[in-house]
Amino acid sequence: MRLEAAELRILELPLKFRFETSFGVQTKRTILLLRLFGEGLEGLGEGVMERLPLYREETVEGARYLLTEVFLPQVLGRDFPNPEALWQALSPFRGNPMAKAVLEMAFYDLYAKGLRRPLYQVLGGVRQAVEVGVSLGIQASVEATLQAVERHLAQGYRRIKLKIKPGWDYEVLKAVRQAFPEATLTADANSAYRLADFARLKRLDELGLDYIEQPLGYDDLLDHAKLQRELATPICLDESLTSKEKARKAIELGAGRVFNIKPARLGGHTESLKVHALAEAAGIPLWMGGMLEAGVGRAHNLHLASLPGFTKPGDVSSASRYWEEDIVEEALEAEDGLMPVPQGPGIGVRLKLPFVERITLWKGYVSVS
Ligand code: OSB
Ligand code: MG
Repeated sequence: MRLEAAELRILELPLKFRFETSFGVQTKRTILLLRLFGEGLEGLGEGVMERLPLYREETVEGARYLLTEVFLPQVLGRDFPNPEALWQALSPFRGNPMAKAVLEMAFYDLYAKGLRRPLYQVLGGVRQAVEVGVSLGIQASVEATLQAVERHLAQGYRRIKLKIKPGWDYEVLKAVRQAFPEATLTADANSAYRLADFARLKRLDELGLDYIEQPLGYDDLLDHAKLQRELATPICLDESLTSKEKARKAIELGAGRVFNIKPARLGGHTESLKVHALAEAAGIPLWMGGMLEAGVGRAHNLHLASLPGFTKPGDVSSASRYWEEDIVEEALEAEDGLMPVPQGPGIGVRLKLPFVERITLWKGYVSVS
């Protein structure tokens, strides 16, 4: 596939709900959107980094710089036989997986469209629908949390994940566990604890959580391994898992018994497939994470979640939960806790260009120099 030109945009899309985590509050998304052109086709990629480095280090402005000044000039005008070759072209540049993923995932979409096949078939996916749960932010009260859990269980979501932080953990989880003894329940700390908080974390063992997500440092493996040896509840890594190398070390250390895959956090689908293979060999169950994606990122995640290693419900819930209006024509909606994988060529969704135009804050073109 010969890459000819690219259009990069920054969009702003208001969320329908206030999403509070241990690291802050989100009320809107600032979204990098890449349209990558080659051989008469268009591939789409969506950034998940935010304006501020509160989840990991990457930012929208940092990624805009790298894409326009470094990564796109590196690949435009060149012919790549497959996504692995494109990934190799980016490999001299260290880190910055989320910025690389915008390009790598747009290329995968383009590549699959070139083959006239849905992306999930090209990736090795085996399912046409993906089991999903919801990620519920920190609510104003325990009562409000119970209502939110009840509403989402009634909609058929197959797992409830509650955001926690020190002081908003045991009591709220215990109340939800008592009200919904059969629910598949998990907690996500987004790195809000230290090993010194051991006693507080150990109390969660009595609540029958399916796992606790990223309790310790955002780049840590060693302390997670120490904590996992003392906890009955499986630890699931999210933030710390940014590459195949990190995954290999996490497995060797025993830093977690479950992995959350977000292709954007891993640099794209190529690296995600490698982590998928490592996890499968090590017997580690996977699930598809979410970063409040709009339609392009959500579609990419659904395709990858169709692979066999994704055995736990993902964070890919209905687009209408998040947005009054999405950036794609197709409605990505769950029914009875199942999200259908779009079936068109590539990611199988088309941009709603007039709407995208209306919410565009900045737009730039890069072409072969
Ligand atoms: O830790 O999984 C996370 C959203 C933004 C940043 C980090 C995380 C999340 C979510 C939301 O949990 C999942 C979603 O609904 O997209
Ligand atoms: Mg998480």
